[in-house]
Amino acid sequence: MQSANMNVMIKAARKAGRSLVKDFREVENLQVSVKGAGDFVSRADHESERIIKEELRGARPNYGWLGEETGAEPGEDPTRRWLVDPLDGTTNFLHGLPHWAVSIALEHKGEIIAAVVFDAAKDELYTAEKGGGAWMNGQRLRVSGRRKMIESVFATGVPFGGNGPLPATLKDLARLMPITAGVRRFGTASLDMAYVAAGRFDGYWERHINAWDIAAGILLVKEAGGFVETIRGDGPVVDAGNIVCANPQVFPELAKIVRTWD
Ligand code: LIP
Repeated sequence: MQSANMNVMIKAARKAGRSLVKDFREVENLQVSVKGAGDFVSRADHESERIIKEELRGARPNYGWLGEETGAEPGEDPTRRWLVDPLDGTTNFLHGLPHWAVSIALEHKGEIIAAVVFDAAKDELYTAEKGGGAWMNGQRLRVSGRRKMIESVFATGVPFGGNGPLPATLKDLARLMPITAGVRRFGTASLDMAYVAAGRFDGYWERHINAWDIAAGILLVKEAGGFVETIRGDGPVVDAGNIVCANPQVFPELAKIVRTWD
């Protein structure tokens, strides 16, 4: 049984996903014109947010809003807000790499209570509601059962274009690569977290990240049985700007390593 809010979120994500898939097919043809492709993707991103906003605010006009493209708008109900990334993995999308997603979360009194991440290119729909488990296309998700770091694969985001603290992430990588099965940088935080929930990745951390990128992923990982904290281990995660999550077995060691530099 899914809530009325979840139905609204899925409808919005699928509608935005359809629009993005259509635009994604065009992107390849635009690669020769760098500026053309950049402007086109920016329009696709804004159109996706317009579609999602119309659906969500149409159905729940009193909820607050935080979207990557249109920013924050308070709602009449101060206890609830949507957190939306209309196109997570913009660089992948721009380069014709089929690894990007729509991410929608609903927060109530500071806690994420419903989450949808839609990987439209692969038709994988990840959903979670507080207390109701995490799901992908109707299948229940569980975090992996791996216990050894040497068998675990982790995901992260590496700051690019001078937009974050690169040295600490490089130190993380230098410590983790020799003692794990590897670290991936796929470029879409919401999917990194959905993959932790699905047991594909054993954990994920990122030092410089926005609320709309991780809001839905937080609930997916928790509902799949994983641990989610800030890198410092204090306070709420969603607005903290950094995150570490993993299955309960490898979480302590991953967290210990990424906490060394703080
Ligand atoms: C991106 C992320 C990516 C992360 C970047 C960026 P965008 O989101 O999902 O994995 O490392 O910092 O925030 O900009 O494509 O929505």
